[in-house]
Amino acid sequence: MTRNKALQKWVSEMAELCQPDRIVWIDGSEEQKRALEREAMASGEIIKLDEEKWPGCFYHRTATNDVARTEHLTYICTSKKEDAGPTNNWMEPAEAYRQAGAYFKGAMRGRTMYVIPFAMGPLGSPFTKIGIELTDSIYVVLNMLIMTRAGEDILEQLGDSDNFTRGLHSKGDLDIEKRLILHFPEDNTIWSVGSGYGGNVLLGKKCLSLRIASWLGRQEGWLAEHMLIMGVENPEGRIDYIAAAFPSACGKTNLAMLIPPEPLQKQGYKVWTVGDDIAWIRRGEDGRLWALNPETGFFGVAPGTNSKTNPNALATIRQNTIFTNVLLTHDGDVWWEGGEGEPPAEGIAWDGRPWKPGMVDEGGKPIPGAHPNSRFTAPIKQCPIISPEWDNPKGVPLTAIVFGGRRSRLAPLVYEAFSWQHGVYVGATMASEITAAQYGKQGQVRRDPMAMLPFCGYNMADYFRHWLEFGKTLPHPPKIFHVNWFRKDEDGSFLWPGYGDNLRVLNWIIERAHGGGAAVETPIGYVPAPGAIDMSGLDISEDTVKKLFEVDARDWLEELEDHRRFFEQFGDRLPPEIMEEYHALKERLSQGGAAE
Ligand code: OXD
Ligand code: MN
Repeated sequence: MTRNKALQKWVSEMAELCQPDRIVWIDGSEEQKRALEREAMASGEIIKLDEEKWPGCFYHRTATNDVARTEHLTYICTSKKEDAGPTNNWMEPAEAYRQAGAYFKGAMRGRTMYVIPFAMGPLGSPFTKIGIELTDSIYVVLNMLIMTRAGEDILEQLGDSDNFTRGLHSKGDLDIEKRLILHFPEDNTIWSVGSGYGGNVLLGKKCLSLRIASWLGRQEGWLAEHMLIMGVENPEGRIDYIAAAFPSACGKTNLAMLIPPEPLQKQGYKVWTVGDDIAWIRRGEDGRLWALNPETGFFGVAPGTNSKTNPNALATIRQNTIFTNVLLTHDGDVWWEGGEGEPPAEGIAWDGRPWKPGMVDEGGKPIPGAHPNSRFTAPIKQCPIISPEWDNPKGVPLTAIVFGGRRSRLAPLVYEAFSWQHGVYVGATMASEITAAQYGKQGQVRRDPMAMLPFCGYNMADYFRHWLEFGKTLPHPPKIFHVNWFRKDEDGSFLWPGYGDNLRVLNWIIERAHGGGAAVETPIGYVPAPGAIDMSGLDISEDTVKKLFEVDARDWLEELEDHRRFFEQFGDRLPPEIMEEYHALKERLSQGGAAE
């Protein structure tokens, strides 16, 4: 399959370690894919869904102890601990290879090792990175065929080069005690063992495109970010592209596939999806920022996806989709909480147990049919509003960068940073409240800089520095904004309708980026002036609008204490500009008259 000596040598070394019965190279052909589907159906690894309702779709159930990314078992293995930084788990590389090596040893006996050559990004693009994933899971192969460009062409492109990410994955025996997700950025290598869950095992995604790529990006002068990319077309036909970072459970996929509210649709606004999870960002020859989505599919959360929250996602997943850990019915249908229509009368829950609507546990809590983190894997091309530019090797030019979080108090609907440096501070202090779908105390605020806390492949202090330095190379850095769709009233109801209406906010952002849009200066940044956001057709009181944009200096000063505590962990490594921004913000807030 290849004459690449470095690749041949590595594959045979890994086969020596894992002892598979056979090795199969993934060529990207339809015939091979069909054969693998048949094999996985025969073994029960995947179940074919009803062909009428779900053409080309399959169901897969993971082990019940293996339903989400296991951050506590995810490591950055650099020679020096400081290079991983205080927010990452660290293991010394030799020790990491030794520990995981023991789990990999003989792990593929009786199994096939699949060799998946894949590219993140279109072939021939300066953005693109090539990886090879070795895996003993057909589910992984089938997902990688959706999420990445995989097959023979990639080997051709790679030629004799040894410049590829080496990814080794084995399900092992799915024992959480023998699970490790290891990144060796100095070796451009990823080892993942003991899991079958997407985020841990689709090595092109979080492992390569964020953790390893963020490391490469720092060395090579670009950014690998946990951001969606979307285009907004105005009535004149101008398309502005926005990259936006949100922590999990903030509706990233929904925003990326937004449907304009009726009055804006009538005016002629349209939205184009470029990506929903990852953006690689480079400075173009024209000095602008260009962003590319390196993936070719969506690995989205199913629960909550319905024709009101995200009709485009629903249309995307109608065919050729793999559903993982949702509810399965006996007649080959699937369902999830917050999905379409009534739940089926009965089915098999994500954990393999019989399920009926209304079932409760000993504590009286409803038992869900689908796991809260159940997923769909669907080809990006099936999205009805996929941007014609989505696979342009140049990427798309960015008009603005947006950071966001889920905050029931404090953060206004939208504000604009004063400068790139201030924008980096805004990103570095991003935070979100923990929701029911995540581990931790509900409502508690977790700091998640640039939504990269679990995905930054090196010391986050150096990552902030890289952002600051990167901005200095841009003749006209794009404006940076912060949004919060989730602010609540005293009685706990949301102040903003969200979903399609978020476009009204994006339009103000775009106007500002083009030098228009009325704004009022506050200590934290610019907020829209009264009337600057088009609220036509929205039933929203003036009082609510006021509350949406309120900046309470007292609350912010309290918040600043938490910023300071968060930054303290980085010690001397924190770039001085960050504390400069902190002090300037504190000063502005204090002058606002709130400080005693
Ligand atoms: C994801 C995540 O799966 O951010 O995209 O966890
Ligand atoms: Mn993500």
